[in-house]
Amino acid sequence: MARKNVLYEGKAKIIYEGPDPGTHIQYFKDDATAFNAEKHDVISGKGVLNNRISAHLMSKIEAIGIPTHFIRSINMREQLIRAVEIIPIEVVVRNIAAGSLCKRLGLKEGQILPKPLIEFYYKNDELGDPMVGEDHILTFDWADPYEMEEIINMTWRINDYLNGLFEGIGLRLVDFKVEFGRLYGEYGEVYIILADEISPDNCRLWDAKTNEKLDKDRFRLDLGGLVEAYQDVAARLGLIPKGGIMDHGDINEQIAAGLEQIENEMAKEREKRKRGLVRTPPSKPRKL
Ligand code: ADP
Ligand code: AIR
Ligand code: ASP
Repeated sequence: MARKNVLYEGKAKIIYEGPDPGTHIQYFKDDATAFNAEKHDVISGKGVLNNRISAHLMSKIEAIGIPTHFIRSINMREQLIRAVEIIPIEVVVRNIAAGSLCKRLGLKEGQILPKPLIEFYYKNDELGDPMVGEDHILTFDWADPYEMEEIINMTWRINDYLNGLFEGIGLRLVDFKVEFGRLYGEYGEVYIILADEISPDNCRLWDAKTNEKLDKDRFRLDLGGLVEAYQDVAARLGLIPKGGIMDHGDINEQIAAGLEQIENEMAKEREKRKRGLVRTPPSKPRKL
């Protein structure tokens, strides 16, 4: 395969030039970082699991009518995405108190918030992604009021949808972070779409019965068992076999290689539907 052009290498992913104009390839690394990369490790299997989980959740979110950057899975670590101009804001939704909210306001971890909370952080590693208000975003023109309205509406819908989805598999969605980007249309019009990833790297997920942490807090808090936790999430979502994809600390290539097929089938179905090739079947079987 031809060598791909690296456009950007981040802490957990690499963005390559895509095969067609307007596309990128998103590669999921095994690197885990926390506290603005102060803490770093390489955890075998994490990239494969996040690629799989994010592809699935993005497809599901697209299916409820929220546009996303996900086009299709390429292989166990890569997905084809729409290239966007990233809006430099991390949008965080919290349903239950945890992490920096507890530190900042002295709340007890696990407290259910009176209502879900939305927060914004300015995406800037040098400054440690400081928390900002909507007025900062508008004043410094990181996004305009129309874009903010869309971002906030989409974020609430994503929260509602993901809460239900995770509840159905015995998980509590404590909080999560999303990023949005601008896609420029043929006539210069701008579309706001969901970008980056949705995975246990940027969601806090607790087991509904035991409150066991099944997300990146296992790494942040030195709890160990990160890959086992991510495999548990992927298995509950029906994305990997119950036995997992690891073999003595390494990825079982044979199992991992076939994982992307399902999402691509879903993507193909959606395309067909858009072109009117798949009709909803009649509610009653027709008499022949
Ligand atoms: P970081 O930049 O925080 O280290 P990552 O390692 O996850 O994060 O790198 C992925 C980068 O790619 C992020 O900066 C993210 O904003 C950016 N990105 C995500 N989706 C897209 C997209 N569709 N188009 C362009 N850039 C994207
Ligand atoms: N997050 C924020 N910046 C990077 C990430 N991954 C996510 C965390 C957590 C939520 O945003 O994974 O799910 C809130 O993080 P915190 O640290 O502000 O409590
Ligand atoms: N990913 C960010 C970092 O590396 C923040 C975090 O997830 O804690 O520092």
